[in-house]
Amino acid sequence: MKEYWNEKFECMSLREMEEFQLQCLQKTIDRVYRQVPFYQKKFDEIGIKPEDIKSLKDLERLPFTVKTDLRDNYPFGLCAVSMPDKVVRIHASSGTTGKPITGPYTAGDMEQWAECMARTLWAAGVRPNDIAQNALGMGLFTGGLGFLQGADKIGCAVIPSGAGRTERQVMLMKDFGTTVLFGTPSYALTISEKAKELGVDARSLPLRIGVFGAEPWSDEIRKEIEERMGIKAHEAYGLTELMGPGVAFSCSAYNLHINEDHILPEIIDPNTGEVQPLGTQGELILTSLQREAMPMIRYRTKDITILHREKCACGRTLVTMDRVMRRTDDMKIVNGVNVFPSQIESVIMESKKTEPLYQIILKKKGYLDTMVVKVEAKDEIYKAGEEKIKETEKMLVNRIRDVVGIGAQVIVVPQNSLPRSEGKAKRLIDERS
Ligand code: DLL
Repeated sequence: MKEYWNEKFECMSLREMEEFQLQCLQKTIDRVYRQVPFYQKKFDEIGIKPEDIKSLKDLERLPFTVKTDLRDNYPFGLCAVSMPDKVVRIHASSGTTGKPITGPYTAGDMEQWAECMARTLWAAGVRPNDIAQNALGMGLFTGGLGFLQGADKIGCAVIPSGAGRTERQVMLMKDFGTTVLFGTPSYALTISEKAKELGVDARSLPLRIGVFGAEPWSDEIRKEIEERMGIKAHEAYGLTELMGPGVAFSCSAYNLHINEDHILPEIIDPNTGEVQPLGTQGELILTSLQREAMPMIRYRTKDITILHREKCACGRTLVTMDRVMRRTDDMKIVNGVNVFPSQIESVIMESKKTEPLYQIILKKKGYLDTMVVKVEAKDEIYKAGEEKIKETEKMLVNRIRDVVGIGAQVIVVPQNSLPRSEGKAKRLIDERS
């Protein structure tokens, strides 16, 4: 059986790749300039026309696109095709405030996504005779359906178990003879813990491969998962703005290769915006090269990493990136869901029963994250007694679930009980590491 899903692109020489990238870049820049007023205005402001992009280096002359640009053009202002005629799918993820980040796809984009995900799964060792249990969220989140696209393309049997109901996950793994597991790394650990609790030895199951992503994880966690489950734990990296999972994938040497015929990476110094050479740590900037519905030009991911172009033992020539361990903003990933303190703040600010004084505490319970929100009640609420306090807590839990999409424990505390800051307020305490 073939070693690579797409040898032509995965093992292309640098010269050929750069020629291909330049052609795609020129086409994409031309298209967004003509179709998306936002880009036209930005390019006009600095006096750049699409024909000025003559080399890959010229990309550096273009301005960055940031998350707030997506918010300001919510929901479809950055679409480069007519919406909805040409769009066949819309995904979304949390934005910095109440409104999500949208990810529209044309039929062509879906095909590209399936291709990038097939490369991801194939590199992890997934083959048509595998049974893949997809324990990623299967809704607006790009994870579950993105993995499904790739698995369908390869032609393995998929169990769309979705995230959650861990006991059932273990039962399915055992009864259906699952050989491949998709999920977040933290959920993989939870599943392994549950298996143990149920007296199921995960190592003796047919499971042989895991493909995980959507949140930071260390090499130590990877080894722990491999040890507990008796599998090879592989990785997918991606973000909603750039199609979702499928941006980068790990190979047999555990290097994260970027699908650079689809997405062009750069590294910048997050403070100055200056492009950095290979081997330097900085913020990852991504440009769509083939995306039709919503191409991103120089998107600031806020993810910190390093790019390398060294010979890889797997034979792929695609550029590699280090594991993302850190972001430049305050976004936290709680059980795979992106959470911004500003979202919690917006819930607290709209409540008439609380003061704008709160603290978010993230903890680990087993391998799962938990979020506790402590908030000071208005004096009259706290003094009204237990019932009023419980009612306020319940209301906030519901609103946080609506706005952020995850459950939190809310503790309403009396006035003046939370620490006051003497400089920058530390509203978020992450006790997970
Ligand atoms: O998390 C897409 C995805 C789904 C990737 C499933 C892999 C597997 P978003 O919800 O938009 O998209 O979140 C994107 O998650 O900017 C990173 O900060 C983080 N992230 C994603 N994959 C990894 C990873 C999906 N492998 C944000 N390692 C990104 C570390 C990751 N962080």
